[in-house]
Amino acid sequence: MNHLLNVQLLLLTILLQYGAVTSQVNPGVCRYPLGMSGGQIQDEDISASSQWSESTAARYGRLHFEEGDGAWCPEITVEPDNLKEFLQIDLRSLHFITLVGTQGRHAGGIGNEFAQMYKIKYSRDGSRWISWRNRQGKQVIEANRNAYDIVLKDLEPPIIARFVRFMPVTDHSMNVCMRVELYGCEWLDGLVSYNAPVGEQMKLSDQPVYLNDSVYDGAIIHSMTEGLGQLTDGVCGQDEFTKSHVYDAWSGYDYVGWNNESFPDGFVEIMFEFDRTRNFTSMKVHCNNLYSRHVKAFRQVVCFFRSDSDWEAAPLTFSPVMDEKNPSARFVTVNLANHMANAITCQFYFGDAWMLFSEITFQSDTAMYNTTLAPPKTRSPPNIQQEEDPTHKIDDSNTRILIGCLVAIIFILVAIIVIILWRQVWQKMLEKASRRMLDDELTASLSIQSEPFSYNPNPSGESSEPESNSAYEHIFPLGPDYQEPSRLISSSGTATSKSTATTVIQDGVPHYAEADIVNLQGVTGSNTYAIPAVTMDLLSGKDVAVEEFPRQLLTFKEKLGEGQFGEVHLCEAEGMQEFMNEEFLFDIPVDQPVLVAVKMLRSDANKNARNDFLKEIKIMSRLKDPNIVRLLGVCIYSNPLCMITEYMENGDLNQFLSRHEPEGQLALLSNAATVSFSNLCHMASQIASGMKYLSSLNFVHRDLATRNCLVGKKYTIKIADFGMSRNLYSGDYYRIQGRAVLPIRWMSWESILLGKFTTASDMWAFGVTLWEILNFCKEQPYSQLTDEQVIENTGEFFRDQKRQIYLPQPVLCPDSLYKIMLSCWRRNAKERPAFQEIHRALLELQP
Ligand code: DJQ
Repeated sequence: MNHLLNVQLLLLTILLQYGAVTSQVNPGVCRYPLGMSGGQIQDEDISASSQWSESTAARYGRLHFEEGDGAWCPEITVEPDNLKEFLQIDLRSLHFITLVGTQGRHAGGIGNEFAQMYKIKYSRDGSRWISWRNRQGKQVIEANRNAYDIVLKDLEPPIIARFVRFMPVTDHSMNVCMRVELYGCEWLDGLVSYNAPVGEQMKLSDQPVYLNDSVYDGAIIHSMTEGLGQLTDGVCGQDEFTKSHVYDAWSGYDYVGWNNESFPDGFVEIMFEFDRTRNFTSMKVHCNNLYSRHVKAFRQVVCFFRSDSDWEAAPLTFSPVMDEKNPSARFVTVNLANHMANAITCQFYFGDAWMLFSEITFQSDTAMYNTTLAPPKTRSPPNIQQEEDPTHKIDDSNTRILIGCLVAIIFILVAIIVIILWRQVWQKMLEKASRRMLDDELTASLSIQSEPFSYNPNPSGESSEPESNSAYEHIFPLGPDYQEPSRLISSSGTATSKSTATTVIQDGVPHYAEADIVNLQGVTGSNTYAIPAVTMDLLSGKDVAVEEFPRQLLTFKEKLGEGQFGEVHLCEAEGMQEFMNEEFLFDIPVDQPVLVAVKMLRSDANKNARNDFLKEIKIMSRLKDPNIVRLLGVCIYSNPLCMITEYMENGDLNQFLSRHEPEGQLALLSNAATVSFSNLCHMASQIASGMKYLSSLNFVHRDLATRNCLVGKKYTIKIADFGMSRNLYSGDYYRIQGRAVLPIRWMSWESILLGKFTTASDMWAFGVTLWEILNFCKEQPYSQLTDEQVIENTGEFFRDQKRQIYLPQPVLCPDSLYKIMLSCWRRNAKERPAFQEIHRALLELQP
């Protein structure tokens, strides 16, 4: 995109520059900052009449700059009638200046000095200073009203100068500070002054036409000397010389004109002086040609050249073809045949009663903006070139500007079209990607943690390797936390490596989250887990950090759940106390049987299911946190393989909250069981704490939800992971083509669209879990939206055009808590809070 714009800008500048070569200066375009704020103007070129202190010296008078004490400030208070103070800028060469900007001093709130008004003085040679005046003759420029805002003022007429002074003006005595910028472009004509007879007044029957040079900045006594004015202001006159584009101008404003009766010799002589000796290629004179009013371009011009201090003997003569057919004003180009000169005097011979000029420009070799862009040098005789036919007026600067503008507009339109198309393609790609994401056999583990070493989840070698989805690689650059949306990590062709035996795998659909467990190894990056997977002897038990429990001490009580490869039973265990550490031992009578949950692998399970069960044991045995399901013991020396955890009598948090009500009138009346807000917070903070632990291991859960939390006595919580196939919760998982199953309502946008699973996406799910808790699990997240609409909403989260729908604030939920939820759903994963912070915040929330 940027490239496109750059190319455009380049073309635009080339175009405008080319235009500028022929018309020299275009005041509409010549508005570049000249280097106060940009730093191109050196400190030593900024000076002042005085300074209040070293830290408010002239060099601090740069617009936008905050350095020093924040601006230039003169030494003494500026008095209304004493204009002594000035800030001076030396531009090092002549510049055409069209705009000025000023700003005061605020110095981050400490200062409050600014110039309400100022005057401008300028000089081309550093000795003769000219006061700028507007067309009405007014010198004072209204400026700043506060210390902060930049005030820009167009200089009309523009000035041609090397030195510029800003002179603050006040109506009462006050401290003044200024920061300034000049805008314009280099004055490549090199013209320092023209001396000409004063323009005259034409008396038309209906109105007087003033053909004087009203903005001439030199001396005007009998003739105009040592100044520049309307002939160099960049504004060409119209065909009808009585009219002007300039607002508020009087009749004849654009032109300087002479009547032949005042010139007995038959010509008007103008002397042009330049900054240095230049090699002149041409002179262009913009002439009016309204022959019906006796105005015509000059009939002949005779030019004399002065190099050093001597005038060349042989003048150059040129007679343009007189045009009595076309009344348009035009540039007449005089080929100056590479004469070297620092001054030129030209005698313009009348072609009719009146001769009216609006612009005179000079092209000299040193003046070319860019030699490669300069128009080819003409080989025609050293005189003639007149653009007579208006349709071929390539020299007309207005036409060039127009063409430039048109081309620019076309480029901009093309760019807009490209942007629109590009965005559409991008959106399509995204949609496709998300589709594919969902469609593909992206199931169980959408991702393999990118960690120092990788672990083959399929040590048996019978299963498919995790495979990256190349479409994603093309569309999305793989960031550091990108996790390959791998294909199903299945242990065999027949079925999956389901290890959570409680889950009923109805149609062999694997649950993506279980691969986490499989992949926990290496997630912490610590070597304790770095066991070469393929050679790992799963049966040796040496990697399992949990002891073998004598299975004969388990007594079956009832079934808690069922899965494809096994079941979870409630059992009584004798002598379990030895296997528990202190935290479990409160209020358990010694030598009394304890209730435990036992996950068992069915004896007919195949080898892969068996391996996966052992792997789950291995991983679970490393997770040691009060808020995570904890292995108390295992039975792996004989079949059926078992793992044992403590019994959580209140089942999963979703069902638990569903059968409770918030404390209050309604609950009192209906005699329903209640949970206080404080206990809700207590449970939420335990989930945060468990997640804090998991995130410290870089363990990404990927299916955090109330349905995956167990509730024990006194609102204690342990995070589990049942898998997705419990019938009760099948509606929480989105099923694509009967294959991949994703808890989309809990998933971050980047997990759904980019296959990125991180602690930050767990944080998103935590926000949704909080929302469930505050709603007492009475409503599914986004219950009004279909699964497809939820995925569309995910696209809105991605696009971030304020069209995404957030879960609403639950009735019970205080603003502070809702703020926490919203922070979990920030688009930028990096901006989401850490579990550590959330845990602390929730502890503080509890009354
Ligand atoms: C993680 C798991 C326990 C099997 C139902 C009612 C109950 C158990 C990511 C880490 C955090 N934590 O757990 N991964 C995987 N496991 C489980 C379960 C919950 N399950 C499913 C139940 C269930 C109890 C207990 N009291 N009441 O069926 N796991 C492992 C488990 C089950 C039994 C023994 C050992 C482990 O989600």
